[in-house]
Amino acid sequence: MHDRTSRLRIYASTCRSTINAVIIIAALCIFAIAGCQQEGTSVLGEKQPLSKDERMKWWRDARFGMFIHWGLYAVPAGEWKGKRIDSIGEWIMERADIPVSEYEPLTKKFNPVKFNADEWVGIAKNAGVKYIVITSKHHDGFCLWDSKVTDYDIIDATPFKRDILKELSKACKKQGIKLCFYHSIMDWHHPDAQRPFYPNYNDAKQSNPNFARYVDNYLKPQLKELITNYGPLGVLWFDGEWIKDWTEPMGKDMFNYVLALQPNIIVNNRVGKGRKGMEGLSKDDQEYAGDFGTPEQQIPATGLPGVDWESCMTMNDTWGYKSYDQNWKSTEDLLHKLADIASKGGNFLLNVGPNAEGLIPGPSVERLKAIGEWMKVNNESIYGTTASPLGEVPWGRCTAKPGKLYLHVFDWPTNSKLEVTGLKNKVKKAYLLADKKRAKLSVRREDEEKVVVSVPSEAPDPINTVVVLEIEGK
Ligand code: H79
Repeated sequence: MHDRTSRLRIYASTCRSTINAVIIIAALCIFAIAGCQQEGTSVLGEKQPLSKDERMKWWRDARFGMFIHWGLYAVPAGEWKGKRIDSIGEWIMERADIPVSEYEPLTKKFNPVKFNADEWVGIAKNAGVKYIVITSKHHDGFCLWDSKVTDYDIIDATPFKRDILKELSKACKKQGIKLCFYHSIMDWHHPDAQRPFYPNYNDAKQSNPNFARYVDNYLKPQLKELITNYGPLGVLWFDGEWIKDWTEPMGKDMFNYVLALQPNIIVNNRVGKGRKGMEGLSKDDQEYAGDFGTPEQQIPATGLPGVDWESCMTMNDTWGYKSYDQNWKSTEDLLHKLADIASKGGNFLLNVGPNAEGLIPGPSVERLKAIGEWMKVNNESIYGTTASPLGEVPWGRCTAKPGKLYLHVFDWPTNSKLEVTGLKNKVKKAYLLADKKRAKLSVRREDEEKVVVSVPSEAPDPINTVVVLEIEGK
């Protein structure tokens, strides 16, 4: 501001008409103030804390995101020295006891010449996701951007030498997708973060005496790079927080640190020590750092009123690419999971693990395409919805918006009568979401709590047909 005003003063003195100058200064000031406020920064440069509701608004509306696990582990693709290694692909360094000296040279083979950021973001956008979370760094420590605090990154250590995150950041901005980063707290490569006795990379009992130095000189500077050079970011998704070295106060400090760098950022609960195992929800969300719970490979059985959460899930059995994992979930299963999660008030973060050439596996692309086709017709029943006010329904799931219920019918009634129980409100209108004309379906009230909607005899969508009820009152 200071610089600009002094420049403007000089400009004004050379100006014939001082009135014109005053008008220009006023306009510039208004722009400057508006610009600052959008960033959540006051005119004086002080950070204005945003409320959690303000920060979470877009995320709660989004309901659907895409996870990308990509790194050096895509090169071995689940095999080491001719042996298939059980368990998830991105853990191969730990699972196959690979010493750093043997894992590191994978960088030389990381040359994903088929990588195309616009294509990846396009696949995500066509699927209907609103945000992408990609591994800036997984537990193995390899970095997908040009980090200034290490050479163990895509620019300094690989023949590819392209900043993947920069390219994705541009593509996401262009296509209107929020870019988010997964960043591992645990680091199997950094000497100040590793477990002191190889090969116990994941030993929860040991600690590294230099861990604080790793946090101050490495982890925090990296997050600052990511936020300032690739942002504004949607979410920072921490993981690997279970190690002994990481404490809840460190989690709170990290939470405050990243919020100070970007006041509207969202942070998952793995920044602190509050999560309950793979169930992922916080033991007490008042006490622990982080904005949302992270059930991993599971969906909470019931809704969780007042709690923000996101189920992350793989399409096969691995996050990072494994050439031989063909245990794909069906499109039907994935679409049912999406509706199930939304009906319980959560977000769905669905993973892809691109290969070492830079391609998202074909079966993942096919499924995302099919999900996108369903979303194009039905996304109104996912975006911006809240949990179902009805209890369990026998035919599928339900999502809600003010004045509307979306009935996601998985099992189409054989008698053309869709029974909706637990509904006392008057139904003003019922129609199929896929029907552009919104032709009225007839609705009969059977008793105080039950209405019956007359529906076509055949399910218009065999996977999930959405019936909309416009209702009166809450
Ligand atoms: O990034 C993905 C996983 O790599 C990471 N979180 C998701 C989002 C993750 N961290 N921990 N886990 C998943 C659970 C780990 C499970 C196992 Fe193992 C890893 C089973 C086998 C290898 C560690 C070692 C736990 C048991 C043995």
